[in-house]
Amino acid sequence: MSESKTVEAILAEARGAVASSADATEVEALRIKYLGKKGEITAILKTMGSLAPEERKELGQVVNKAKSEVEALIEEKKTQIENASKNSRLAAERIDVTEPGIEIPAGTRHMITQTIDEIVSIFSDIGYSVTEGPEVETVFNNFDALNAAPNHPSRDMTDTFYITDDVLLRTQTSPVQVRTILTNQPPLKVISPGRCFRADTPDATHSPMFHQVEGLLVDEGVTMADLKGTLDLFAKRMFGEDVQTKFRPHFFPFTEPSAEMDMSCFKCGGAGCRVCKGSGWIEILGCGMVHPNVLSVGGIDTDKYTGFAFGMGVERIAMLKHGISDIRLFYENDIRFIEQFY
Ligand code: 2NL
Repeated sequence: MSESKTVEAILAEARGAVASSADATEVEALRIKYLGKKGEITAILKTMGSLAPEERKELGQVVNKAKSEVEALIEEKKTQIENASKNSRLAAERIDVTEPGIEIPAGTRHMITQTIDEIVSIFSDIGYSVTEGPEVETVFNNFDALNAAPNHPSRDMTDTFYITDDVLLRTQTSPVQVRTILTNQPPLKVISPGRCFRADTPDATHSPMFHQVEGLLVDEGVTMADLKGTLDLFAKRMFGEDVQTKFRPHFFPFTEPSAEMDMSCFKCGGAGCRVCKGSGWIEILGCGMVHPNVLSVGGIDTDKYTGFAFGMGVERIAMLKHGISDIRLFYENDIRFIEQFY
């Protein structure tokens, strides 16, 4: 029978077309081609009204069977294509939870900040308060109040950054202690870390901007022995319990007597090496008993009270502690340097 052969031909063609279709659009086009309103199988069903009853029954079975098969094939294909795309997404989004993580670069405190924090924490432990002050200071707070003679060389234009005749960039953090003396009565026990400025030409050990930590203690009956004990404790905490300290006489306008403190070389233990330049000793700070003229500035009774003060260069301490040979490394922000002090 010619009609049923056509159905078989359509069915054969549809099987092949559905099998070789590759995406949802193609499958939908095939559905329309065979099963849509004007589809090939639909067209045959429409012609059946004009057939004799037996013929209609026979052909009806064949066409309906073909229709069901094509519908089933198309559904199956659609599901297949959907699953394939789901699987490829799953594959693309697959996460191997056993892989090592990606290291995220983390910032750190600057080497100078780390060193300041370490110094400050040692003094905090023994009861010092931290005080800070402005980097732009008066000549009075920076020099006059500190008993610096009117012709003292540190006042020179070539050593100090002046903003006006009376205003400058502080050359040390002492003006912060001066502010404490001017506004407080003893007992005073403060430490002042901060940035300082001197008109120095940069080299391995000089920078026009650098950092200092200064300390000041004023109370009744304070002696040089208290100063020595305090600074010896500091040196041991900072550089190791084996370190020995000694005072060498020195001069500062703001202290009398004044001293520089050396510590035994933490590298060679005093035998002499490259770090201590063969001497066995390393200079780490300056100190002394606060000059009565300085205490008087704040109206402190110098018959009743005495005090000591000290100052240290933060860069120098950090360079010694970590074997850094050039102060400029602190300010260059070279990641190869910074990374070593995480
Ligand atoms: C050094 C020496 C020093 C002070 C700083 C000071 C402060 C006041 C009164 C008396 Cl308000 N003295 N400060 C004292 C002795 C030494 O620093 O070589 N620094 C790097």
